Amino acid sequence: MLCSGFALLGVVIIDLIIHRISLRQRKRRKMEAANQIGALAHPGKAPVPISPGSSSGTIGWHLARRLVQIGVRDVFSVPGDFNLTLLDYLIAEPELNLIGCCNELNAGYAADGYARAKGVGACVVTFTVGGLSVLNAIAGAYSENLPVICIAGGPNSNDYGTNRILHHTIGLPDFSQELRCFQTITCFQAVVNNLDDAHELIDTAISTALKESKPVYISISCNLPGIPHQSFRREPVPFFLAPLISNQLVLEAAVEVTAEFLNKAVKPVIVGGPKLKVAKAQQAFVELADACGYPIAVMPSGKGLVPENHPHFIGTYWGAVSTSFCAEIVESADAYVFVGPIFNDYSSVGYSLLIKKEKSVVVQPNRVTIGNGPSFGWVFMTDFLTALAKKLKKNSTAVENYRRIYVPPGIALRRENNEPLRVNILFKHIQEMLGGETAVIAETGDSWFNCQKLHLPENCGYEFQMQYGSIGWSVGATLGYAQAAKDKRVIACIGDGSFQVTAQDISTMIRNGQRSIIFLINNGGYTIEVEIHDGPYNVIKNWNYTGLVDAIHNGEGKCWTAKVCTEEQLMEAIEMATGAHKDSLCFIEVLVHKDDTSKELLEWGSRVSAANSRPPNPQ
Ligand SMILES: Cc1ncc(C[n+]2csc(CCOP(=O)(O)OP(=O)(O)O)c2C)c(N)n1
Ligand SMILES: *[C@@H]1O[C@H](CO)[C@@H](O)[C@H](O)[C@H]1NC(C)=O
Ligand SMILES: *[C@@H]1O[C@H](CO)[C@@H](O)[C@H](O)[C@H]1NC(C)=O
Ligand SMILES: CC(=O)N[C@H]1CO[C@H](CO)[C@@H](O)[C@@H]1O
Ligand SMILES: [Mg+2]
Repeated sequence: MLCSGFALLGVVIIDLIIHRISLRQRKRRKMEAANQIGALAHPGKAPVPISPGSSSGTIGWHLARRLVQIGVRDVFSVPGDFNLTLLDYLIAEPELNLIGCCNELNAGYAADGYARAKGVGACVVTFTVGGLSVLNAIAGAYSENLPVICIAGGPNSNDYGTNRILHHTIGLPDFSQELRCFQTITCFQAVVNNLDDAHELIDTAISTALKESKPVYISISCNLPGIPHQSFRREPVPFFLAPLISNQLVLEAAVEVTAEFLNKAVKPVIVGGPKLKVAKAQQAFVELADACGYPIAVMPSGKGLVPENHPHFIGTYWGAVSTSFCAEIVESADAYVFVGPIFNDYSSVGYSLLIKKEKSVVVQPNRVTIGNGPSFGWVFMTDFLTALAKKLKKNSTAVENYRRIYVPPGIALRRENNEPLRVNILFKHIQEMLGGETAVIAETGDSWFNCQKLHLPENCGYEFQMQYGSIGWSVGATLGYAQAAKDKRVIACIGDGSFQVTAQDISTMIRNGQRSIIFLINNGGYTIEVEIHDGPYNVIKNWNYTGLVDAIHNGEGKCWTAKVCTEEQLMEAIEMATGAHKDSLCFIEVLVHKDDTSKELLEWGSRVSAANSRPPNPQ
C-alpha cells in the first residue's frame, strides 16, 4: 500500500510538472494585470512581484516547488519582516495558495487540520515572536503524528555569530531560543543561514517529516530566499522515500507465536488504537477482522480509524465509560489484540482498565509483543496484520456473545415545546446530519464524550486531539481541514471555553469561502474541568457569540448565524444550515444548562480526579 502510494505520488508529480508551465504562463498574465492595478493605486509603492522566470534557482523557489510536490496547496501564515521576501516566492508559485491567519497559533492548528485531511501541512511565521506563538500547535502535531512543515523567517545570515541584539528577540545577543524550543517538539530542525548547505538541509527536513510523520522546523535567513545558487538551478527531483520492509524472519516468528497464542483462546477480540493511522494499517486491520471473525472495538483516541459499519464492530472500548456492552465483551475476553494503542491516564480512565498484560497482544507500528514477552522488533504493522490474517482460525464466539446480550441504547426523550434544549437532543440531531460527505471535528471538553457516541457512517471523517488536548485547537483545525477536504462539509462541535481561545480565525474561514457548520455549545464554563475539580475559575464570562461572529463577518463573504435554546429552534437552524445557507459558513450557538453533561463525563471525571490526587509515594 505504501509502495502504491508513492507510485501514485510519482504520477501526480509528473502530471504537475507538465502542467506547471501553462500554469506559470497564466499566473504571469494574472500578475501583470494585478501589477498594473497596483501601480495605479499606489504610484511608486507597488510591490515588486517576482516574475516566475527570475525566481527559479533560488531557495524560495525550491521550497515552493518541494511543498507542491509533496501535496501542499495551501500554506497558513502570518507575515513579518523576517520572512516577507520568502512569502513573495511562495505566492509566485502558481500552485501554492497563501492563507493569511489572524495569529500563528491558529496558523499552526490549521496546518495540523490540513495535514489530517491531506497527509501533510505547512505554515510560515516570522522570527521568535511568530515562532514562539506557533509552538503549542506544533507540539500538538507531534503528539498526533502529523507531518507539519513549520517554516520561520530567520535573522540576516550575517547576524549569526555576532553580538548584535536583534528586534523580535528577548534582548540578548543570543537569539537561539526559538531553535531550542523547536528542538524539543519537532523531529528535525534546519537552520538555513548559508546557501551552500541550504538544499541539503531543506530536503532533509521535508523528507524526515514525511518519513517519521512528525513536524519539522525550517528557519531561513531573511536575506537568502532570492539569491540564485547552483544547487537550486534544476527543478527538484521528486522524493522517493523507500518503504519500510519488515525483517522476514522476525515477521514469521512473530506471526507464529501470536497465532499459537490466539488460536487457543476461546473468545478473543481486537481493539484498534490511534497509531493505526500513522502505520497506515486501517485496511490491513479490516482484513484481519474479516479473516478471523473476532469482534472489533476502537479505543477512544482511535475513533474514526475503525469502520463503525463493519458487521463485527462492537463500539468504543474506554473502560468504565465504554459504549454499551463493549467493555463487558473486551474485559471478559481471554485474549485481546491491541493494534496501535496509546494507554495514557485519559484513555485508561485514570488507570482503571481491567486489562491484563498476559492476555494481550500489542501490535505497534514497528513492534509486536505477546503477553509479558516475547517481543519482536522491525516488524511493521501492515505486514504483520496481513500475515497473521492467514494463520488465524476463525472464532466468532465473542461476536455471538455480544449480539446475544446487546440492547440498543435509549433514544433521547422527546421534550415539550419550549422546554430548554438538552445536550443529548442536540447530538441526536447532529447524528442525523452525518454522511460520507461530512467530517466531525470534536474539541476538547464534553464534546469529546458526546462526539464519541456518534455512530460514524462510511467515509465520515472524524478528528480530535485526544493525546495533547489543547483547547482552541478545533477552530484552526476546522479552517485547515475544510481547506484541504473540499468534498466534505465539516461539522465542528466546540465548547464556549475553547472557542474563546482561538475565535478570531472564523474570519479566515469566511474570507476563504468555507462552508463548515460550527455548533458552539454554550454551557457557561469549563464543564469538563468542573467534573474533575470544581472551583470559581471554571465559570467564564458569557459572550454574545453570534454577535461576535456577525461582527467578524462584517458584511463581507458568506456567513450565517443563529442562537438556539429549544429543540424546535435547533431543527429550524439545521434546516437553514443544510438548505438555504448550505454554501455559507454556518455558526449555531446552542444554549444549554451548565450541568447538562454526558453521563460518561461524570464517571470519567471522578476517576481522572482520583488519579490526579494520588498522594505522593512514601520516601
Ligand atoms: C490550552 C489549554 N489550556 C487549558 C486547558 C485545560 N482545560 C481542559 S478542558 C477546559 C475547558 C473547556 O471548556 P469548554 O470548551 O467550554 O468545554 P465544556 O464546557 O463542553 O467541557 C480547560 C480549561 C487545556 N486543555 N488546554
Ligand atoms: C473458538 O475457539 C475455541 C478454542 O479453540 C473453540 O473451542 C470454539 O469452538 C471456537 N468457537 C467458534 C465459534 O469458532
Ligand atoms: C447579540 O448580537 C446580535 C447581533 O448579531 C444582536 O442582534 C443581539 O441583540 C445581541 N444580543 C445582546 C444581548 O446584545
Ligand atoms: C519586506 C521585506 O521583504 N522585508 C525584508 C525581508 O528581508 C530582506 C533581507 O533582509 C530585507 O531586505 C527586506 O526588507
Ligand atoms: Mg463550556
